[in-house]
Amino acid sequence: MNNMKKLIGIIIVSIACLSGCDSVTENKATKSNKTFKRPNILILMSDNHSDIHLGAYGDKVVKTPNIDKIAKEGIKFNNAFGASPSCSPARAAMLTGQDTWRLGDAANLWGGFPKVAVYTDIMEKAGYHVGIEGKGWGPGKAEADGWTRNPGGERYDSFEEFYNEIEKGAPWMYWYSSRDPHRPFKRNGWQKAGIDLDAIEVPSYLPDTEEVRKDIGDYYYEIQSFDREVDSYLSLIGEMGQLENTIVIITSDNGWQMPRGLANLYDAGVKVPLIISWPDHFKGSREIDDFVTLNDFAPTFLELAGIEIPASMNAKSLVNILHSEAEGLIEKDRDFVVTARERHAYVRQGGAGYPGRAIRTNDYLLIKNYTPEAWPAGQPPLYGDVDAHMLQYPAATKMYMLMNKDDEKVKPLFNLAFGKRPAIELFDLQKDPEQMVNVADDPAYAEVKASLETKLVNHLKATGDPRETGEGFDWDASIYYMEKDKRPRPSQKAIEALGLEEEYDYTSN
Ligand SMILES: [Ca+2]
Repeated sequence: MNNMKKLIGIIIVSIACLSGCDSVTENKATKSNKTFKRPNILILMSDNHSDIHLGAYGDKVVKTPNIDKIAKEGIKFNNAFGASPSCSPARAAMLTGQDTWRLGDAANLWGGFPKVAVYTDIMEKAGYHVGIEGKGWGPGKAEADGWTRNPGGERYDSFEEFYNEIEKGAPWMYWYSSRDPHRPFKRNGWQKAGIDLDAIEVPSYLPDTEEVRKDIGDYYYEIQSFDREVDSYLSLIGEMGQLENTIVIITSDNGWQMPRGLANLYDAGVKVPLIISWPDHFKGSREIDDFVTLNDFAPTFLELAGIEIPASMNAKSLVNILHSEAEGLIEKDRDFVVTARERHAYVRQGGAGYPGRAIRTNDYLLIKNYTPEAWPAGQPPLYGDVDAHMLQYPAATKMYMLMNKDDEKVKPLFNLAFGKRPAIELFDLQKDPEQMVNVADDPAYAEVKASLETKLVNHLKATGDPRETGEGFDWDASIYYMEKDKRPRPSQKAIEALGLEEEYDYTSN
């Protein structure tokens, strides 16, 4: 029955498009405004930035007044997630409105990008002027699959350059992806920014030392730079008289680049800020508890622009939440998300990744690791899925943990970040919000574990995940498009400090 409905839907869309896909259908965005103009959309995206590291999300040390102001005027999502703890797959899922496991090698970092529908192309065909500045989708090689440009849209050097090309009155969509707070961080940025190191809250999965505090302070410096970028874009579009009809979205692709963060399915790797503001149309000053992913952008944008959503997009529009005037959990079935990881960096023999899937609810996080025999952070001695940039620009926290791994305080944290992990991990988030203690083998949690695992597997099967359907897709055999001789190698400092042998093949293939 559902398939029949979908099929009829596709036929109706096809017929509607024959009579002009540019036409704007009535939708909820029209309800408060008879002279509905299709909204402009401005995405301001940071890179490798966890949600908790913003003033608006409770951080008392990092200063982000510009973002905090938009959070106050707009809608703040308390449970937003990137699809994957890795740049390219998280961004591919956002553009396609699909889970990463449906996207072939786009589930890997430095993979390709299948020729499937992306909201950017659809909106462009419907009359939107679409552009990117900064990373957009990537890193990877979309050309390998026949793309002639970044799947995020035409690339521009500045918003002004983009704006000058817009036909008068045409709606636009601009995606600025900042490089902050991606590593490398500006060394001693904390000092320049006047960060109070003593006031930093070091999470329990990292050693609380001066080196780590300085590293976090340097990360904060990068976030504060992003906050100033947000201000400059908003000032600019304000001066151009474009602010009123522009939906502003502030988010990131994945969590921070620290051990247990980037390339991990813990919150530190996938939980991101999400603020959406359109003051005249969406009731602001609201906090939303619905579990959402960046994948939901694609159907949301299409619905807001009055364009039919292609059947390929299995994410769900946020429009009901945006138009609601309530707070808390708006859509009762949005009480979990599923995230995924395949290969991040090329750091294991034969190109193996560390495949995993995770289900996150309000109370629990359950992770299924498909190859528990492999090294989750990459093979020793480099553990290259954590801070690959350490190789060139020694990253203080990882360096400290590697150099002090036998210290009794560091050892358990080192094992959590770099050691092998069991096939199932389960965390009780009410007791253990930082996901330190795996309770998967505790009999008290047997029922929860079984029920979450079933829910996860059923979800993956229903959405066509080759890891569960048995149809198979060999992510490990997919090409890693970063050229071998350009892959990061350890700096001399790292080689000396860690006692590495220079002839070691750091790229593992
Ligand atoms: Ca990223």
